[in-house]
Amino acid sequence: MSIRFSIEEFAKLKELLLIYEWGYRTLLTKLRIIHEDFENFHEDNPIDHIRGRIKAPERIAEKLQRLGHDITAANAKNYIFDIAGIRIICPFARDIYHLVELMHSMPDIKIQREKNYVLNPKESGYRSYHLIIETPVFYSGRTVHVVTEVQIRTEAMNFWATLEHEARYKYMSDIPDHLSDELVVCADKIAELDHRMFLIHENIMGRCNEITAEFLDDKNSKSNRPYKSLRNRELRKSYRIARGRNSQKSEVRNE
Ligand code: 0O2
Repeated sequence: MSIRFSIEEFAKLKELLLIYEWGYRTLLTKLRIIHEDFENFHEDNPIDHIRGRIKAPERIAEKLQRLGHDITAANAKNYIFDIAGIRIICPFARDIYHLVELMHSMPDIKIQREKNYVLNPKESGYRSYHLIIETPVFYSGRTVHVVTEVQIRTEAMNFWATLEHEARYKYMSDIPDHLSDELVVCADKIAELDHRMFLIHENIMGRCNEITAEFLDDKNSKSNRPYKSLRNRELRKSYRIARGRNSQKSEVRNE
């Protein structure tokens, strides 16, 4: 039987969800402006596409139960940070860090907390950058700060997360070992693929030559193990690249 809010709590939740809707639409608009800015006025666009959603009441109730809280609107507000959610899909992992930096420089929002599951993947293999963002919304003569979870990931990371989410749902979070092991292997391969595609892109753009050859000729490519340190080293490098596009050429070439 599905878990539900009582009639009284559901009425309170409906009001709450409307306010979340205003906050997340405000943030979505700001992010879409950034997307269109890059589309029109810059060489590379760190955003492929953006999606958003308000979590369905049944999913909120399920999550509250999973977290061990009573099914109330107040608990939803206090304990669930992804009631409003925005997902940004980037062409490359490097773009994730570029966007994070951009979001840190946006004057009218506040980043409450962030988690880098790209550099520190979850045990499941999950990779994504999470930001909990407060967006001010003015209504009825007052300002409230609406919380939205922004997940930033590549298309490949999204492909993986969607499939794993499906498995999680089907097996009620108890994914059989053989599947969860395979998912971890795939997550590692996806991270490597993301990186290699990035290098090819940089090569096409004339921004790096040697490094692409180095990795495409990598004799260890049949083993997963060496990728761990390689990936982290490269992601750290990508992060430094994101810190200053102007220094990008020299950083890539000099390392
Ligand atoms: P749905 O259906 O995706 O909306 P926290 O635990 O709060 O400190 P975290 O990890 O940011 O930190 O929060 P949480 O609540 O564990 O996860 C928030 C959302 O991130 C999840 O929402 C997923 O969308 C995504 N996510 C986190 N971990 C995983 C994972 O291992 N696999 C996949 N596929 N997605 C993950 P929900 O609640 O699952 O709902």
